[in-house]
Amino acid sequence: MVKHAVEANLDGLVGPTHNYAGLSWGNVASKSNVNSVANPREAALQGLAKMKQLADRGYVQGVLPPHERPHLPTLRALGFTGNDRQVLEQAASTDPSILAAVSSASAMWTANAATVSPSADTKDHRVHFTPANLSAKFHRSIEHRVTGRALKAIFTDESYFAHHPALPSVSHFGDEGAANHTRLCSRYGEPGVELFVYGQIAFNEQAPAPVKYPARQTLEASRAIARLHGLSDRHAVFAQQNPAAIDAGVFHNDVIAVGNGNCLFYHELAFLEEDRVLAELSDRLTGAALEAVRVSANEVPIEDAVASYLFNSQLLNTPDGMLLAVPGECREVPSVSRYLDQLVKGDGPITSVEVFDVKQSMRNGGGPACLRLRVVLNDEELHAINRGVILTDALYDRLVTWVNAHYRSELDQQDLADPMLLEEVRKALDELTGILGLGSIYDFQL
Ligand code: SUG
Repeated sequence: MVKHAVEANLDGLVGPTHNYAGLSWGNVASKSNVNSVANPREAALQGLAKMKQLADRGYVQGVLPPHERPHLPTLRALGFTGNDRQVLEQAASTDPSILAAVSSASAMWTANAATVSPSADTKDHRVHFTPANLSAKFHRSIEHRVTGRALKAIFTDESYFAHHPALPSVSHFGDEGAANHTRLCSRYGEPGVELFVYGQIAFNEQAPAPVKYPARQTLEASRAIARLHGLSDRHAVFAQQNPAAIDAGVFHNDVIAVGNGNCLFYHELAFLEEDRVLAELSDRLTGAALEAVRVSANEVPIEDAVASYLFNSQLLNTPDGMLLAVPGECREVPSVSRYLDQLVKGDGPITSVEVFDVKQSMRNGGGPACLRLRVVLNDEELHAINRGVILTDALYDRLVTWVNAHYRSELDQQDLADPMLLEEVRKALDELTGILGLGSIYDFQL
């Protein structure tokens, strides 16, 4: 019997060290905004406002906590010694790039936190989670342990939820989580088809690969996740991202495609073998016909897709169709704005567009879709989770007050060495785990 299920969205709460360090080669926004002064308070409030707007519309909205940054255990593992203040001083004076990397608030982009397979798709009928190793970027490779702890603290009941450790942290198994994974289905509670998109085949040097920018996800990683999650062949499709798209700045597939229900919204340059991918998806999707909404390069040149983050939108069910929740930048790029106007006038599955202001995150290459991790849950599973992270009006008010009390409104690269910042972060996060009812998840709490 098909169980009723919903898609919950867990957004990453932006951390108090949100800054622009230019850490992500291949991510155009991150590189172009390096050294700008960030406003962590505004960033966190923008993220919370997005969550609130969606919760108010009736979507199940949750919060994933930021990570402890700067991360002193990593600095110590790299040979910096002494008390916390001395460790920070040494790192800042001898290698500020390392200090910047261990200070990034990048865990906010929870589309990269993990890959999640709903119970309707898995062999043991549990929801499976694998935190992404994010091994392509040092600053992100230190996220998966705390991500795993946070997910276990929310999805605790092992009769419903299965947690795997991240894949081996080497380039052969580079895994970027749900940013390269989309699930199509007729209804959330029905078995679906999971589309895994990779940038490169690690064990075949002859296979197509980008030449300018790195491919962060490998086929080997995607296949390993499908095995771990117990997906049958019918439930998984593997597709190579077009290397030319990666070289144009599409460092994750969710910068050029998004799916929901039976709809795949994508740019014509997204996939290397577009026809095969569509044929396999159509063949394996049951209970509904695939609705492929293909955007041509004539309508939206790939550079405009990257500049606007059109595809890094959330695609959500509404009573009469689907809502595309786009970043504000989509209205600043003329080809994209025009495209959106004609999209909702047509008779396709996407029936409305709503604009969200997440500019602080966008300047590091993270749009609305980067900020959320989707977890499909049936009614029993939803009932079994730790409800402390679900956004209610009261939790929203509490988090806004918490942000206003603890976050700075300006942060630049020099500030990262300030020992007061570390103290502020730990105090704030200690309070936050209490607010969200997560117990101890940070190294400084263990
Ligand atoms: O991994 N930016 C992130 C953006 C992640 C976007 N996520 C998805 N597309 N799902 C990244 O490149 C920049 C940090 C800096 O430069 O300070 C950064 O990590």
